[in-house]
Amino acid sequence: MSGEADRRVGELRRLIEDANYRYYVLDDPTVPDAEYDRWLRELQALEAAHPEWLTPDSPTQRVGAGPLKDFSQVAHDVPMLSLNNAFSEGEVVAFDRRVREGLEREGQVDYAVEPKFDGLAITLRYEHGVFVRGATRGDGYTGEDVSANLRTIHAIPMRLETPHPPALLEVRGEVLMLLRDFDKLNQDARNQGEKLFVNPRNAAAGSLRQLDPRITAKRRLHFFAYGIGGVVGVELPPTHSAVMDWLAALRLPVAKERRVVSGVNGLMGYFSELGEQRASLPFAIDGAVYKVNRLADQEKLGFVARAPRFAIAHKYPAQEELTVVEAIDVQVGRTGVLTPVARLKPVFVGGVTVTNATLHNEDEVRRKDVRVGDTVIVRRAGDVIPEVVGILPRDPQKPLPSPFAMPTSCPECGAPVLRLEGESAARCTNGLACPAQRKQALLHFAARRAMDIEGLGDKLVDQLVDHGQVATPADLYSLNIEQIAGLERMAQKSAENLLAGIKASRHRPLARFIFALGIRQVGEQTARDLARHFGNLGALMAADREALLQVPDVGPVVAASITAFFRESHNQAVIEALRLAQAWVDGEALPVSPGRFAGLTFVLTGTLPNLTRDQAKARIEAEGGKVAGSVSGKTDFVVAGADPGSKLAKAAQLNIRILDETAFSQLFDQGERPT
Ligand code: 9MJ
Repeated sequence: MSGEADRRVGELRRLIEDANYRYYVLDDPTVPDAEYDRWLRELQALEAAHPEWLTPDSPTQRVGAGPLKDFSQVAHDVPMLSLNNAFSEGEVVAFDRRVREGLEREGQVDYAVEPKFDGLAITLRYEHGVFVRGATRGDGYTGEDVSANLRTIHAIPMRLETPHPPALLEVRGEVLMLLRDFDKLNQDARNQGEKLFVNPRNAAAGSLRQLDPRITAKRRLHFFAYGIGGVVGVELPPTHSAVMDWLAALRLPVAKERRVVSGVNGLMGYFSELGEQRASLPFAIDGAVYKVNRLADQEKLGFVARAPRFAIAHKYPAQEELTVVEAIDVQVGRTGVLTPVARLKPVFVGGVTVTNATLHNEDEVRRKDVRVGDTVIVRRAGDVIPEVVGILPRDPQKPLPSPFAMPTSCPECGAPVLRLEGESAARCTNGLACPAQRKQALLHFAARRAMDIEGLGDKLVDQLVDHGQVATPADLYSLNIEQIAGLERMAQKSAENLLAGIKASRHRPLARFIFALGIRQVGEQTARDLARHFGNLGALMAADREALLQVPDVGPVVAASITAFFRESHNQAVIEALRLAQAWVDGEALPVSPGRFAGLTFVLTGTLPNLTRDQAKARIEAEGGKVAGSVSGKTDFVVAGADPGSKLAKAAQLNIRILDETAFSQLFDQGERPT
């Protein structure tokens, strides 16, 4: 009987660790959560009944043991070295030259290349294939024993997958938090009103250094191996890349993005390729690591000071830097929303000099507790707008700056500011009588996707409004050359160009005109839906709530915003003035017919050979079709170009028709509704 229970314990442990491996390392789960939970509960029950069978490598031990008083020190048998950095191609060339000189090699050297994970270096000790201890890097010679916390990381195997484990294996790697887990952690913290982590690295560090492993277990950390610190009892293969393959076969997680390349050209090619992938990787990296591939060559090159001569970290420009908040200003947007903006001491980050960063709203400033004079972490990743991620601890010797407070009157016009219950935004209540809102409304009206008035930028709008020449969009159409030419920095030629731009903006399609009006909640797509449904502005203005709710995707909030807009006498007057100025002529706009693609949803992915995304979208929408951001059961067609994302795989999975650009264009030539 007991023999059977014993066997079952072994079987359950194997099933659970297999499922862990598939889920956490291969990212390819095959077992339903409910089944996994049943196995775990069954194993827990058996271990409770037979405590003598409990081993530290049992998957039940991953939930987190009781808290420790402190971490004990671990001396590293083989020191955990750091890498030298290269910040330019020149430094990579110099590294490769030193390597070739050191090896007395004429030809190109082969390098194993891999991402540089932005996490925490750790070492894992396996004795006869069983995980026995793990430690942080510390100063490279002595670290802290964080074994209990490392056991909670499901990607770390508690037992190596091999019938012939080495007597001893020290695995070196990096603990990190995947971006999706980091986002979720901060989302939860935000919901609970708790302090946010500034980045995944800090979140991983904070989680790994928890004395209570039960907290670590909840934080969902991940691990990637990047090398070994020592091995006893097996002969290693001759190259770093083969060692990594071996670690992968032992079921240690290793980066998919690793490769072997030759010479400087190979290194630089990998650097730019990885740089392109960087934004879509599921974890943060701060560079690429290049290692001489042959272990015998590594040994020959040896070390200088505390870093290997055979490896280097090639860093990308930092996406986070420190700077000082010089002021917090409040900007007023088109709809009167007040946005606090941090004015920063200029700082070079993510490849550009940043002087401003949005603080979003009052609650966000409170949560981050950003104050004038604070040293802050500024982040700019890819094309994302710069943001203040958090503050550094303040000097307790210095007087505490006063906290930010949202002004109670509009900084532009002095009207009262109102923040409605349940809304995060505070708004100026003065509507278009507020010059800031007026300026933003004019800029929106003139924007490329709205009336597309060429030559009307923010400097010009500032002057036209400040000099009282323009108050509403209708006033633009009665401007004359003398008025414009009299403005600062306005030559006769530019004045003529602007007038030509204004003239050319007459008679835009109804959808653009509706969008240009700047009705809250009415974006480009809704404006198109409204234009198509009502056919002319008179009908839209006359529509009541019920009539508006008939329009696809118009719900009660949008409907209320539209009726409120047209009820406003000021808005009626502006529209009438625009009509008189012939800025736009009602009734000539769009056919009311639903279009051949009505009811069809398209998803675009990848780069098409000839059409831009906007062009493809415009063609679909001109026929009454819709473009959605993600593939679902409601998608009718996926239009795929080069380097498509996961959308293509999803489409194939759901049996959705996939079109290349040629097939897509043919839909338009058919003249019938596609099926
Ligand atoms: C990181 N951080 O990703 C090394 N590293 O190798 C990789 N760090 C390293 N390798 C020797 N990929 C010392 C450190």
